[in-house]
Amino acid sequence: MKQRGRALNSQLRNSFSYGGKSMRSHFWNRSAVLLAVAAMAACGGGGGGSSEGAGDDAGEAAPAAAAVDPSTVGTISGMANFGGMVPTMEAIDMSTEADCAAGYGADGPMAQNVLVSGGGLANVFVYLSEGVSGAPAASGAASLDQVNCRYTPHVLGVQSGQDIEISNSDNLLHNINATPTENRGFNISQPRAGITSTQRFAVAEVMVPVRCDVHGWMQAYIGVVDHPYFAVTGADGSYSIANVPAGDYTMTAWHEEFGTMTSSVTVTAGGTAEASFDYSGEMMGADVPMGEALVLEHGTNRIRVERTQ
Ligand SMILES: [Cu+2]
Repeated sequence: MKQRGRALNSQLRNSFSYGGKSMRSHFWNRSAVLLAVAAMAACGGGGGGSSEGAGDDAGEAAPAAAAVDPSTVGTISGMANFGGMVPTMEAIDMSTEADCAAGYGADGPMAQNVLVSGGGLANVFVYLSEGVSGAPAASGAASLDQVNCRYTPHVLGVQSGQDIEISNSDNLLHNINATPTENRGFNISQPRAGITSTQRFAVAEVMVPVRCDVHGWMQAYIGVVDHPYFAVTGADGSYSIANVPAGDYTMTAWHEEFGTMTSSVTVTAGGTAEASFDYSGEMMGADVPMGEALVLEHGTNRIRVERTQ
């Protein structure tokens, strides 16, 4: 899939021009932008539990989430803004699966690498990457469905240890092949509609690629963090994260074509802090980290999760 992803990237690069020159660019590096509001400290949360490894279908009950004291938390919201020309997405040939192809309009299915609407960029995974100390355990399960031979959602955020319910809405064979570097991977088959499998990732990892070996165009990404302070930008590029303990943080935004960038953000109790990220087509061809080693704060302990390959 990596190879296929590269090929697609290069097709996109080749088909994209801006001001008469190729937009392939290497200037992108991790940069910081934006913004802060006033401060007032107080940290909440506790626990931070994570159950064991990539699970089996049995699945254990998720631990109950700790109660949130509303007087100590605020909200982070913002936008993934996209400026300039939007790269043209490639058409996907789904002729081998007529039932899936029929689920799309006259234009047929298109690649989802760069989805821009109204100046907003969808499918950016945003999460607090520094400054979190303690967090409630995950509550409830996350969902990953297969609909018309496509993963829904395309980018998913979960908490370490959280159940991920993977289901098949297509009445045909898919397999779900997750290839993390820090976690235990899995490769399961779902031969018909109505099947659900529950999986988990034990430790934080941004991102875990997921693909279907039957349908080469099927690609999803799962961002795993060990706290609940993450979101994926919607179709309009916006996101919002509620119940964040007041404090100073670094937020990281990850996109499958544009790599990562970071922003400082200060959350105040009862307030709404903004952290937005600016993208453009010039950033195509960025180095996109996958399965990155993460440095995570757990109270006074600093834990480094090493890459294993
Ligand atoms: Cu498939």
